[in-house]
Amino acid sequence: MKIGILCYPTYGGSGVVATELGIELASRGHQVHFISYSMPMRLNTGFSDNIFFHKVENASYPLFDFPLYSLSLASKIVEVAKFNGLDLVHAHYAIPHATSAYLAREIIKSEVLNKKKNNHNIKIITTLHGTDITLTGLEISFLPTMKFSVQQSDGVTAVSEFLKIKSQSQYEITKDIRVIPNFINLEIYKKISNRETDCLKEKFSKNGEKILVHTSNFRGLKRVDDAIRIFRIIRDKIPAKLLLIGDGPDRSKCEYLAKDLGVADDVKFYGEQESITEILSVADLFLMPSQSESFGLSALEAMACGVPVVSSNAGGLPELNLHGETGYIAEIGDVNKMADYALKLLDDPNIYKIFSENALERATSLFSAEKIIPRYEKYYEEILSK
Ligand code: GMT
Repeated sequence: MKIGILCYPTYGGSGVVATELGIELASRGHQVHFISYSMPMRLNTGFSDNIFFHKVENASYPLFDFPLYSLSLASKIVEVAKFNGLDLVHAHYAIPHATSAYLAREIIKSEVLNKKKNNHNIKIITTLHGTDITLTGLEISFLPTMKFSVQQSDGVTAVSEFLKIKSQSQYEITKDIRVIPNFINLEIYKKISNRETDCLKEKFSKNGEKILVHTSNFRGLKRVDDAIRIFRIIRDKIPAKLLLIGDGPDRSKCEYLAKDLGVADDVKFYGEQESITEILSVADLFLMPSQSESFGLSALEAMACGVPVVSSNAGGLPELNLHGETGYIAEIGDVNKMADYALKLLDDPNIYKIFSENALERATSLFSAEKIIPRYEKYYEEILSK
């Protein structure tokens, strides 16, 4: 198949999933064309016969106070589809990708541009990732366009049951939505033990302190401050360190909070990191106290490294993190409960070992790339045959 993938190239779950999906599809013999305003962060696989990147140039003109990216993207899709004979375009994150894809499909369909009868047609699949439905999609200036574009897609997938139900009930999206959960490459995400991890362990936990990790884009809905409050309760009871990976609007606030709570020496802010497998390999626990989370990809990354998760019950998290099996779940904002659960796990090596094994087993048996990529391929075939 020849597949165009539209995604955000920056850090963030939807871009990561889109990029890794493209890489996996290419390794299975599909021709994959990424279309975005810059090279997706994780597309650093070197030269590949099957992977192409097409940069969307933003035309500027004094009249345009705002970049007209959606239009430039639509035109680029038309060009890439025609020159490369794309079968389908897979839009990751509805805004604006599903809209640009819709526009491109209509342009290709029309005979105006082609001047002669045109048999080439593309199908559009849109994958809803979460905030495109639960947050940005609610913006009054996006809502009708987002709804329309999703409805007009030939196929729609969501990364969790929660997101499917939310999309259908909240927006009356009548389209059938296929749930295809996020996946993990177990070759990359696995517990490793080498000189580097020994050094990290030595650095973070000189005196055998427990290592807690949180990774996110530090936006308000990640409740990173809750992670610090949870940590404070834990550290008052046992020696522990908290490693915070990522960056974003709430980072300064969190640095102040760590100082105010008197835990600044034990909370390390590491900013954005290319690879976190080494860090996860020395972690004892992963914290995800989010306000909203359609899936929770970074929790899955931790589970694949055998790290149990203490999370909130937001959105799709209970579909990933099984309470009392792979970790624990508490109400959003209940930092005391989350701290209690964390201590329960960290205090008991027997329970901890079982949870760690369960986490890895769940990541492997349900969310590995081997299990999930064929579901996308099957769905593509279904949509193409319609
Ligand atoms: O979590 C974010 O703010 C980033 C966002 C994105 O689109 O990049 O993540 C969403 O998509 C991820 C991949 O499908 C999911 O794992 C995240 O749960 C989801 N985030 C939210 O729903 C808040």
